[in-house]
Amino acid sequence: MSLNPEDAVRYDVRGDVAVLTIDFPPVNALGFPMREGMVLRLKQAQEDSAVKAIVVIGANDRFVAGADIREFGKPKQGPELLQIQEMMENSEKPVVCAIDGHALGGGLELALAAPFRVAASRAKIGLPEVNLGLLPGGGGTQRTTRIAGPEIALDLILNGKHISAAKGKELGLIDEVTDGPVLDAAIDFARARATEGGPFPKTVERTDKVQNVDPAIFEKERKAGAKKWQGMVAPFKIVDCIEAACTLGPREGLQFEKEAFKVCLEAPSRAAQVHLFFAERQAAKVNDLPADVKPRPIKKVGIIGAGTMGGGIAMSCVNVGLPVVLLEVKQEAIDAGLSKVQQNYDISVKRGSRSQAQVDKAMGLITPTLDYADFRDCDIVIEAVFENMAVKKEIFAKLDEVCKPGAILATNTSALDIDEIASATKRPEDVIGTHFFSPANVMKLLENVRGSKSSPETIATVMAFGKQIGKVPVLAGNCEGFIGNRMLKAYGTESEHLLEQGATPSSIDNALKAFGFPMGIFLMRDMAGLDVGYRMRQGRIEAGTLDPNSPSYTPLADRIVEAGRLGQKTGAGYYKYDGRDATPDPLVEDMLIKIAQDKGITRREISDEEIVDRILGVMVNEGAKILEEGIAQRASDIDVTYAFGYGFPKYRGGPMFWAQQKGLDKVLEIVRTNHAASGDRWKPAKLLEERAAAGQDWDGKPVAAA
Ligand code: T1G
Repeated sequence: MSLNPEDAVRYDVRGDVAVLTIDFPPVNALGFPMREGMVLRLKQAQEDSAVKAIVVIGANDRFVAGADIREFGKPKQGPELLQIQEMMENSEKPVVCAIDGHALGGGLELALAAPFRVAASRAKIGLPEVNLGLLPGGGGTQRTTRIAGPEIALDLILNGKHISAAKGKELGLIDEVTDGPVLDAAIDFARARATEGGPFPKTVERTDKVQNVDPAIFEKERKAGAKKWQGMVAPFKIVDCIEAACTLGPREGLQFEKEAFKVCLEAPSRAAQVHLFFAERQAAKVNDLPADVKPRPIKKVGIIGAGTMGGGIAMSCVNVGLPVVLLEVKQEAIDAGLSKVQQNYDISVKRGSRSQAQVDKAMGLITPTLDYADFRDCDIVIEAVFENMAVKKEIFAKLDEVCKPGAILATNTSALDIDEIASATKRPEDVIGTHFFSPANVMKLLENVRGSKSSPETIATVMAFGKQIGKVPVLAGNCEGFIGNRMLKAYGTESEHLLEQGATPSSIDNALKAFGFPMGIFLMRDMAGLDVGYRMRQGRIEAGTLDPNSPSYTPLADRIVEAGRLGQKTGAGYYKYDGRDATPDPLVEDMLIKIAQDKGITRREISDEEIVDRILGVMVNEGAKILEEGIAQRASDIDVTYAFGYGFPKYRGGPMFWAQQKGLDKVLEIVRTNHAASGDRWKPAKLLEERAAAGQDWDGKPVAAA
């Protein structure tokens, strides 16, 4: 889509006020045609003798969503943002930015360089660059600090959050907020400023908020961030830039920021986080849906099971104003479920992330029931009970009787066969998996799982429903473990083999933590409790689908449970616990030595690098098989699944992106080496072999020569 500058920014005159309308779909980003258009139109307004003031506004009720992210990493074209900002800052005619919709990143920086900003009350502003591994490189760190002070700037820019226009006014970032049409308000405002005459304020020269600033606030921020920003560049640079705004002159501060921005732009974390930005948006699109398929509207939700998952799913719905009918089999169970939800909300009120009024409104949207008939007017019903096929089929048979035609019948199962569950109904086309992640009111990922009979409308509806409740929806095919848990199983199995060969729970967990995972697999298992996994394995052994005597079977987990160690809740599992503090337990090491002896394995030193390469290698190989089988639509969906559902470090972009950055040929080498050493579970995926051999990325595009 190339637009010429004249169309990217239109020029009109209302009386004696020039109106520059930015019209650069989809979100009026600062792409080069738009930047060229701004220079052209600002010059035109300066030279237009009929013009006394200038208003800059965005078309389609949107201001500007920032730099054009598609241009990152590409050769620069057209004028820089700085040039436009200087034209507005030095204009003898007052420039007013009229903000509606979003003014984000470079979009807010553009507006902050103008002397004045008028916003619609529904507008949102923010500097979310940190989510892209970047910092506000268009003067945002300097001007925000000089206008609102360093503490506010630190909070706003390090969290990348969007704030309301009213909050923006309170902080001094917005001059006027209007409930009426923002263009009219901005024109009136501009005309009044023109009448008053200049000089007009230059935000970058404000000093009142940056004098005698205690440098300790920056040290405190760096200290607090040391752990959580591990592997990242941008957050540290942001603190440096805000400190620079308090210690350097305006121009030196802008130069300091420019250099810091360059460092972020070149850091691998930027490419990874920009990859995830677009991957998240791609994941919402379903390739094989007919273009005319429309999602069914979801206005009322039913949920079966008020346990941890059911309660969390209910909160996700009522948080966006969707009424919920929450069913349990017994009154005590529904009471317990509701009080757990209330407790969670009380914590958020204490933390100040929600007001009591918001909580009362949300709780008021939950209708508890013991009667399936209360689901009769629900648009979707989500089953969230424990993993037992017979119980789930019984539930779906009942839903088939009571739910209205066209209602979506969804299951939150994390592993069971969607088609078998659907077979309990006469409407399998309306049945689908909606796999939430615990805690469901917090975790962003929603893994929707299509059954072989799920209709296009049913799929389109749950993908839209995911966005509606603020989740990141991904579509998976129906296989054991779908996308996420299937790869997690490979990751778990490889971790267990690493233990037998010489690693320890802490060496593996520490290597994964150093790689960027918030927590290693064995700490995670101890937190979740080891008994559920044990019961599932025993069930499969009894069913004959798991052979405990096969060499690939790793018995440590069973030995630990059989020793009465169920994890944190019993004070011992893979680790021993003092409260929540985990320490390595020599007893577990002894178990490993015994198991290795019984298997004739000579245990050896295993490096962190080998641990990470093998765990990531086996995940990526499984990911490639998932792609081959069409269980995932695209490699980036797997990255979104792991980044938003399994704590994969976002600054690494996800397992498939990690593999691409490392080189698929190198990953194939890891897979082949382990295939030779460990046999079938490392059998190279055909897709990985093909892509590596052809020098292509996962999508079959040639990989740019390093
Ligand atoms: N550049 C290019 N494309 C963008 C874009 C951007 N900044 N923002 C969105 N898109 C595309 C997106 O990929 C999608 O495309 C379509 O627009 C609709 O987006 C110097 C360096 C504005 C809140 O981080 O947060 O400024 O999939 O599905 O839900 O300091 O988009 O249709 O082909 O998200 O209505 C900082 C990013 C940039 C804001 C709208 N800005 N955007 O949400 O629509 S860095 C951001 C958003 C920067 C400067 C630095 C959201 C939105 P497609 P969407 P939405």
